[in-house]
Amino acid sequence: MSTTSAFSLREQQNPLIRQLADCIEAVWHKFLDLAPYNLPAELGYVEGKLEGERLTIENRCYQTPQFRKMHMELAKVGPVLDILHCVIFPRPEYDLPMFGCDLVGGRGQISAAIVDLSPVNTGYLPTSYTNALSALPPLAFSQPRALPDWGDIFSEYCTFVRPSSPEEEKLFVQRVQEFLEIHCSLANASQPVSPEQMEQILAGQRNYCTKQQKNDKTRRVLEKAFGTDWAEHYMNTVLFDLPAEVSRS
Ligand code: 18B
Repeated sequence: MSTTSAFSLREQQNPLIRQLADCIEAVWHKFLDLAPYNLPAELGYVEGKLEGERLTIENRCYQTPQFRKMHMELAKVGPVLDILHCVIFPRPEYDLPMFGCDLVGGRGQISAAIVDLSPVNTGYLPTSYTNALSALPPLAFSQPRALPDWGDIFSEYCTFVRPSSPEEEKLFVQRVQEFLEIHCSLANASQPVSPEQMEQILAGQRNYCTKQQKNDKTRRVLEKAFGTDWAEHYMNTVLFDLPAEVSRS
């Protein structure tokens, strides 16, 4: 494994992944006042070997007053697998959903494209979110995908598809942009909740992370390249870290 601060993987990624990474960052910069969020130095840029291919991971992280951690990760396994992973963890003082997005592709074709704003407060999205999301035009993709068992964390607005044409790829990127614009606007306007609500929100965020950690497909890629212990550590501390206990005053 090696460590550097370069962020050069983007140029080598599947074009849709590159486009989506640019789009996500553009929305973040347009709507939010971003401060750096430092990952442990050894986890910012990581290289391993998977079945003879080099696995490269690059992370980028920010924070804002409402968002504890905004994480975008690009990963590449030689020429066979390209991944964009993005999660925004709100600070539990705010009643805000989890933004999550994953794009997985190999050899030119994206096989999985998922985006959601997932509820954490007793299973319901805030009304401001349901109002905004239900006003978006419904999209029909020709190859929708079924969620795995742990996918009960996602909202009814979750889009999970295999995009099957350039038009569908464009629609997916647009949908991610719309979700992010709604999310950033509503987050900027949100006010802290009561301590009781914060406990519920924390429990919801923990449930979200626990379920995401059950994704065997993610775990398997990391285990094969870096070993079981490293994969467990990475999933717990970088991909889906649980928010620290908040001390009550
Ligand atoms: N994920 N994904 O992020 N995953 O991280 N991902 C796959 O075509 C990685 C998230 C999600 O059908 C696949 O089936 C790796 C977030 C769902 O059982 C691979 C990393 C969300 C599935 C990877 C990564 C999310 C899925 C198989 C770290 C949602 C389908 C591709 C960089 C918000 C699971 C395929 C199933 C699939 C790998 C969802 C290889 C290594 C944030 C639902």
